[in-house]
Amino acid sequence: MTDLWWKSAVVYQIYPRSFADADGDGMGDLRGVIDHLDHLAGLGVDVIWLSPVYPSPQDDNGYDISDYQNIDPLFGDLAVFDDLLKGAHARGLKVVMDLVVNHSSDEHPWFIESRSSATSAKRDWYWWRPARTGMAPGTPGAEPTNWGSAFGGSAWEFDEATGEYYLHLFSRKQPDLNWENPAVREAVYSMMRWWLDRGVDGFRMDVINMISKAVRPDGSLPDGRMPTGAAFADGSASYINGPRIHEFLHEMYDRVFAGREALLTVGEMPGVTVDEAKLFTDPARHEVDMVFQFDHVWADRGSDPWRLIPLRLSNLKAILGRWQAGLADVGWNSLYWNNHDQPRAVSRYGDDSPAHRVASAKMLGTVLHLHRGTPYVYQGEELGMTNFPFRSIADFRDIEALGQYRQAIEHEGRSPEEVLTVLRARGRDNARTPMQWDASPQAGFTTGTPWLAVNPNYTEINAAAQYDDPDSVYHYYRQLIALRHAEPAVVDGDFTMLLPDDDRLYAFTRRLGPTELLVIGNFTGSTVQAPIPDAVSWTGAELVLSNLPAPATELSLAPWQAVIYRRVIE
Ligand code: TEU
Repeated sequence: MTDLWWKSAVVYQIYPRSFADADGDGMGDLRGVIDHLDHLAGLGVDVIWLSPVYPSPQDDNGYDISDYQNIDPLFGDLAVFDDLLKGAHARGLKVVMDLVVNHSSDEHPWFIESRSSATSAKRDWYWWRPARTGMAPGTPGAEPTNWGSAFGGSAWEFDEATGEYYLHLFSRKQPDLNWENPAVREAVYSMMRWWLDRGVDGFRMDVINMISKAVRPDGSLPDGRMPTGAAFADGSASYINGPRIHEFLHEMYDRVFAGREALLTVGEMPGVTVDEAKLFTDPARHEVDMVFQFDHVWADRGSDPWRLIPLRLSNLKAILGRWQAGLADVGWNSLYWNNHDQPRAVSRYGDDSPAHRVASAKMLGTVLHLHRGTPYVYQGEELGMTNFPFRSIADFRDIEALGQYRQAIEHEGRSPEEVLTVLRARGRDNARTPMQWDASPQAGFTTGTPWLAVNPNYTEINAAAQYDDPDSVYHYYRQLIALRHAEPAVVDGDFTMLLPDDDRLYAFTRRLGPTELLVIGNFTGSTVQAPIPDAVSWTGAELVLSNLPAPATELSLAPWQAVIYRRVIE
């Protein structure tokens, strides 16, 4: 029988380097996680997803792994990891690992061997290709394709020793593994089984829809389309949802997951479409339980990467509504506003000013958690943590921000100020500032010097203050999570979007048998009377939860108010 326990679960993402530092070196660690397990148990979440803690040169904060079966000394060791598993399981929390197997680190022994000579036994474990025909290897434009990497520059790195290039869709310290090679796949599957045997409960799979590349029969890869003004082309048509992706994920299921109970598998899939996601998450196909799609976090982004597009609520609703409808009968959604790659939702889609921060953080949580799917909470989201006031590029540590800044200014003629404006709003370091535990120096994150500056608003926004305040974002998230566990309509109810063209209110109903929920979120700083079609029929319905005092007149929502009503239809 297929076990769909994760439909009623809530997942909490921990970015270990920024969560809690137990040994005072300025970097979060696994002991720090153990010390704060009660924060998570108190919140009521069911699953912890740990961002990578494996040995790594930390070029991309651990998403560049040099040993898949160990723990980086920065974070602890396997014994501490086992303690964490034990502590989590004792509290009924499952632990999901980050699986980063589109690429490894260039310091992984597999790559070291692969690059050692053109005839190495592991040469074919990565994507080695000669220079473009007729061009001198290593000269500008001689790269095998015109693709850019996600972090700026070409996606190909020239290797002097063997005169060939290797592919890296991300940093040059993250060479892409060649999934065409069955030996690579076997090595990955055996590593995954090793973690499951150790007691972990599943995997979040990094850019897993990029593992199949559209390689031509002669072994070459096609050029991508060149956007105007760009230094490099977009090669994604050749690696997003590539020709063998379903075959690979199904094979992984067979080799790793089949016969094991109560796991969670979620594939991170930039650029995935609803139709593809339906295939990936159809339980009968045995691929993954759910995927992370990106459409709703790209809603404030246009074709020019260095321009901010203000959010249109009707557009956000169209996107999420499409995902709700598309996976209504087959498949399952994951639901998120935040993760370690996204700016803080309260600053992005809410209002982080003192007047509205708390209300808008709760409103965003309400709207998200009441969708059909499995919600993810990213550390600090449950406190309403905000974006960081970056002054200059010197304040950033993220390889993506630094790489894209350099490329935009040096090769694309952008001004530092226009690039900084966008990085301040969207940069990944917004999510990566240390967790704000209390009002003591460095927010109680570390007794040392934190690797990335603490947000100066920690004296006001911190966990300790919120535990004692029944009106805090933390306690509100507890209620949202408890509601999912208690009310089957939140888990299984069908979803109907209301007011699709309204740019102020996000409104929908959920219906399961006789139970119907009405959810409305006010995305503005003004009071709005909700023009719900049959508003009068909701008179007398039970107000299950609201972030502000109950509306005085029926369905008149205060600034950033959210309401959840319930009625039972006889
Ligand atoms: O991110 C995948 C990804 O597509 C990112 O490029 C993301 O969209 C972008 O950074 C948003 O600004 C995953 C990980 O979550 C990310 O942290 C890693 O850097 C990346 O893969 C490479 O492993």
